[in-house]
Amino acid sequence: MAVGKIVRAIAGFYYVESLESSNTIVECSIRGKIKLSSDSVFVGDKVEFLIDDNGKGVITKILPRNNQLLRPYIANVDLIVLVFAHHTPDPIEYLITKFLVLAEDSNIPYLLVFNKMDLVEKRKANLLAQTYRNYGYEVLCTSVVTHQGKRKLQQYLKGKTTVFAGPSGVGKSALLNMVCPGFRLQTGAVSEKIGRGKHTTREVQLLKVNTNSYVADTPGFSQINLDFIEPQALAGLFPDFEQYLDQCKFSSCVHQAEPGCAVKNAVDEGKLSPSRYQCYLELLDELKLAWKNRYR
Ligand SMILES: Nc1nc2c(ncn2[C@@H]2O[C@H](COP(=O)(O)OP(=O)(O)OP(=O)(O)O)[C@@H](O)[C@H]2O)c(=O)[nH]1
Ligand SMILES: [Mg+2]
Ligand SMILES: [Zn+2]
Repeated sequence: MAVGKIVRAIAGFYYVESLESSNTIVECSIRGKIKLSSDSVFVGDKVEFLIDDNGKGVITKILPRNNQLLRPYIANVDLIVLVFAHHTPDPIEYLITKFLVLAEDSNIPYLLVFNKMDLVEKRKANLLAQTYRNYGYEVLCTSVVTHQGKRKLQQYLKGKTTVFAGPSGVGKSALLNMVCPGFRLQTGAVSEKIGRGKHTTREVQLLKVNTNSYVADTPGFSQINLDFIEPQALAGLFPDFEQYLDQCKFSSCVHQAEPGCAVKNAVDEGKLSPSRYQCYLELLDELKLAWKNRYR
């Protein structure tokens, strides 16, 4: 009996890296009983497996998960790296906010990376980074061209299973190639991606950076569905709002138009960013509509 981690899943086969003798990857099938009893088997799952009489790997048990991401399907994630670009594509606050809310809701630690720093003036780049630091996020600026941030990013990945997520064309694959040149992941110009159409793959796989460190590259996406989040819970997913939430006059306050709202007051007093608050209101409307339609 051995213990390993599923690093890849294709057509009913699971590729399990043995945790005892690393660098050994065993192609495994799975016992029907487990297949039926567990919802699904995810890349990232820790499993018990054995080599059967025919020399084939068989997964016999899925060990308990610490957590799971549903987009992409991946288990036991230690860090989410949210990648955006300083330029091409431009950073859009509303989209960034949605990714940040999604990550905050997952309860998994996350890092915000602004890549392609070489494409903008340093002053402008620092301003963008500082804006998000002021909101309470951890931010790293990188460039695949100048290798800025390479060491720091490598530090973040040490000993963890990290998922890279973000819109298409921001440089997720390029960043992974920078921190681990052996990967040679395919990258492509933003315009080519659109031209090629089907550039994304549904397959998720864990790539090994070194012992105990894995990364998952994911296909870029920008349609983020946050409809599962209750409108009432949204403000709690904005770290900068947190200190005001218990000071509103009404405990049911969603910080929209209620009198005595501490969040709104903080915006008026210049303590919270107006554009940030606008993003909140826009997202709140989206969620309210989704919940109204659901329970009509
Ligand atoms: N100037 C500059 N270009 C970069 C940088 N990082 C990536 N690029 C370019 O941006 C384009 C997109 O990079 P990818 O790594 O393919 O982007 P991706 O996020 O993996 O995109 P998807 O796989 O579609 O989700 C490529 O042409 C890269 O060469 C950077 O730091 N600076
Ligand atoms: Mg990519
Ligand atoms: Zn309020």
